[in-house]
Amino acid sequence: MLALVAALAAGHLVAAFVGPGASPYFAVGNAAIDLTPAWLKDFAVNAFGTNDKPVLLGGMAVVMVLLAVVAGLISRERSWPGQIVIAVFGAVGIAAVWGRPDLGQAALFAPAVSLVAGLLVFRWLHRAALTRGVSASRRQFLFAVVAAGVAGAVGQWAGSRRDAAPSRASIGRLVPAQPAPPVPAGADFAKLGTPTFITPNSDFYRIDTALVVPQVPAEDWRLRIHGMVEKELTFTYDDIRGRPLIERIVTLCCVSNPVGGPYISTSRFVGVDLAELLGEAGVRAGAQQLFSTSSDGFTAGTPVPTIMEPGRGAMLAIGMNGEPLPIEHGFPARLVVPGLYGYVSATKWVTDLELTTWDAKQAYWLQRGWSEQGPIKTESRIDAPQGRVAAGKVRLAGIAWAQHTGIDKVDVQLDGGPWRQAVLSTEVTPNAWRMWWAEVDAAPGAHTASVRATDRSGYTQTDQLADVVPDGATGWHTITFTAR
Ligand SMILES: Nc1nc2c(c(=O)[nH]1)N[C@H]1C(S)=C(S)[C@@H](COP(=O)(O)O)O[C@H]1N2
Ligand SMILES: [Mo]
Repeated sequence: MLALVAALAAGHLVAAFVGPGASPYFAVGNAAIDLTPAWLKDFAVNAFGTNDKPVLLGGMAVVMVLLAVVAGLISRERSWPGQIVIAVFGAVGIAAVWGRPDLGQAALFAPAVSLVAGLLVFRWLHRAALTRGVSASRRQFLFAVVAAGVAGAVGQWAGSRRDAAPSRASIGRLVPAQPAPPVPAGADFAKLGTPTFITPNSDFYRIDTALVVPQVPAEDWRLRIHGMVEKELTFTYDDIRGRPLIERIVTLCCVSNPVGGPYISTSRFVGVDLAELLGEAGVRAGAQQLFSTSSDGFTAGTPVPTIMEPGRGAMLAIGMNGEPLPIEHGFPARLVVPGLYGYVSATKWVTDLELTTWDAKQAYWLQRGWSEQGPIKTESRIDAPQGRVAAGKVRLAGIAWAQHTGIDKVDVQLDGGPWRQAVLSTEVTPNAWRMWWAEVDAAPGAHTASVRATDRSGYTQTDQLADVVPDGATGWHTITFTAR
């Protein structure tokens, strides 16, 4: 076990200099995420939500400790069984780093050092224990513990010094030339239990495939637009920042959001119009998808007609609520396309935009069984009441969304009774959610309440429950509460 810990710590230390994603533990975790079969991944997201990553890392630790204990037990006399186990671990680490699209060849140095350190420490401790006895070799054990601890801690410190925070801090506030309209007072019913209309950056939901948040300093960032274009273009951060910036209020939403779920948030995104940018490159006839790639290797395929549609409002965003994008939300730049789920449109840490066909390339989630097209489905959620309320007049409140189309009407139903219309908040833009509230009479006892939204196309939410896979959940959100 100690040899294993020393190996991981040595790799972690080297990774601080060749790319934090090359730290063998995290590289193997990332490879596990990318290789996990779709059914297991969907199960993990369902069961653990956004805690899926700590669960994965914890599970890996348990498996590794068990294997290390077994390796130790079968190496009581000779050291080669343990060395074979370490070699296999090492090979897995090297393969994991090899497969990362965001890491260069130098990154292989981290798992290689890990492998060598693991072998050396194991042989050294093994020999000490055999020749001098377990208690006499205590000093060697202690030394290995301290050395591994120091290597791991220094690696952690050195790695975090290379992060993008200083670059982000030097940017300052982003002032749009064309600001979004101010949010009117009636845009939310936060006092009744709905979210605030604009989500504070720190509360904005987060979905990443990467275990280690990509660190891309603005100075190093480039965005390349190529493929089926008249002329290839490359932009620096200053190129983008120096353009007249626009601001648009958009509600982003995840396809993995179950009915009633939390993966939806709204921000004032600052950036430039994506259709305009692509227009400068000259989109050639026949280009079907905009294949966007992140610095971490994540990819998304967005329908070109949607992006180029007049009035769609697709953006290359560099800011949220006046600040540069938070690092977790894609600093220095990401895509935002109103009306499309994030998995087909909202690439964070975006560095490459290729115009291509659907046949030529398959994006990350498409390869894993999710749908090619990802328009956001009209949905609604009840946020209040929660738990117990006083019997009598009870206020229900929540959110409804139909980005790009707009919400027309929200109805609520108590205990399967008649539908009654809810009061809607002031509409700010069809690209954002709307809040609603309604009053019902609740006698003492247990109740259920359901909600359904109707959008401006005339579509009313179906009661048919559909799972999130492959293109988004449907069904009415129903809650239970007790009045007394
Ligand atoms: N690079 C990268 N971009 C990504 C993702 C990702 O895992 N990696 N997740 C996508 C998904 S599924 C969603 S719903 C949105 C979430 O954006 P947020 O984390 O800023 O809320 O980002 C999209 N962009
Ligand atoms: Mo998502």
